[in-house]
Amino acid sequence: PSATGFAAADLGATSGRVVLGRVGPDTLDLTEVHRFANTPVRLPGALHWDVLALYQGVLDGLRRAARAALPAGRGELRSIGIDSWAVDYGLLDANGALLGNPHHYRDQRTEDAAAAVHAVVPAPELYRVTGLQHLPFNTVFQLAAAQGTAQLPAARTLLLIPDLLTHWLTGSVGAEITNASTTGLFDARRGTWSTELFARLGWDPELLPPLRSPGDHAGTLLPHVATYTGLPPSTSVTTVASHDTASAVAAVPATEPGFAYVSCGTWSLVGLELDAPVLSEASRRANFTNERGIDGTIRYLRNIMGMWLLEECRRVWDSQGVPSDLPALLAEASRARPFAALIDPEAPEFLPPGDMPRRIAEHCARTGQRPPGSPGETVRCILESLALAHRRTVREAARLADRDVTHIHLVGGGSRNELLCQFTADATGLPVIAGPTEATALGNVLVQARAHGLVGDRDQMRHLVAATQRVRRYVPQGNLTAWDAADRRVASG
Ligand code: LRH
Repeated sequence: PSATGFAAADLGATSGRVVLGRVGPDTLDLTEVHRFANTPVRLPGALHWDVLALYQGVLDGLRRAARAALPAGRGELRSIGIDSWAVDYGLLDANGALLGNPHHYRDQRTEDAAAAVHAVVPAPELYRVTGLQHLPFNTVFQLAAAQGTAQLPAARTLLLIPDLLTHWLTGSVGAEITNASTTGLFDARRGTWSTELFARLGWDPELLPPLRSPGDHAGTLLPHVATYTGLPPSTSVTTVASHDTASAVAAVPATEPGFAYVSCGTWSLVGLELDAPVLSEASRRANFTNERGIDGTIRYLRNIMGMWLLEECRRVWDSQGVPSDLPALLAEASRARPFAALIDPEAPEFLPPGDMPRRIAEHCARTGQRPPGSPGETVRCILESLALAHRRTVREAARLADRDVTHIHLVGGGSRNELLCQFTADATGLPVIAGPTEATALGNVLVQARAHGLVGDRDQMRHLVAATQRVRRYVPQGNLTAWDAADRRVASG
């Protein structure tokens, strides 16, 4: 039988793409049919996403996917799934109109919002219910920051970004559960909205749409969407793991237990897949999160700043006329002196956009180290520091969840970075299986394929990824005690 086609729209912090995935009993392949920039827009008040441009990018991508899927032998396009980064949302009024442009999670308006929330629900209690790591941009803090705006009282429906786009494609209203679990308004144990928390914070629980799960049918295309894209109006939009990280974890090519994962893109999401949340006070203090994965699993992980550090440096170098070609920078970094300067990639000062090379230099100076003297040295500093953060996080997750970790799957765009993969293996002393780079899109496609009866359970999904996608194995080399010493240096600040 010929493979069946699924379109995955995957929106990342710097670009969006639509891929056509073809799935059969032994087939899983992706073709990117459209890629478009995701360029945040700074208005006088705040930093925003250009959500209409993103929606238009999805529409154009679907139109191309429709054409690519149609030629004989390539099968039909069975369904569409949408995923994006977490936490951000749009508000709809009583007529379904979007109230303002969604904010970017890197906007700094939430600076005082956590204190306002914690005054009503103390942080330990918030964690016992939601199990969510403290990040200043969690949806709950963004809503607190929206207090006093004209939009909040006018709002009738809160839709997370993938749910908003699904709404525009289909007219349906819902909240996908893996992404809902990143809001700080979701009960980790019960797997439902915490309407009680929501009401205590002074908001109307009616804002929160009914939950839906990966694999649920979300709707079919609105007539004008079908006309524009050239897809049949009966084409279904399938709810996927709409949080990109949940899709990526679903496609980790693990064939044995004992794995930790690093979903490495703009962020490094580092942790374990568990059956039940860990809501202990020790876990809260270590700032681990209990986000939902597919099939009721828990993504027990921590956010590490990730390739953002490198990408933001390159953006700044580029604007200053400093060469920012990645292969050349990585070659320089590989020749630079080991452990010359190290940073803590979890430090909050690295979160907002801006002059990253300068911030890294200041961080080094403040911690008594000589700042990197060249872009190559800066990249070395970033990659070694990320590898150390991967190591710390894998070890802490294993300790807090009482698990043995025997190997690490590193997926996402960062898996192309050979230096980072090798450093992660060296720092942890564990083998690193790197790839696939397109784990998120694969997870998106696989959840759709499963909903349409083409693949079996989670294990079979992962076996299919392992059997069809290229991965590369990095074995630890070099000197673990040097990494131990480097780790102690970062820990002592
Ligand atoms: C990665 C990601 C991550 C969230 C962040 C906002 O793209 O979804 O899991 O914490 O973006």
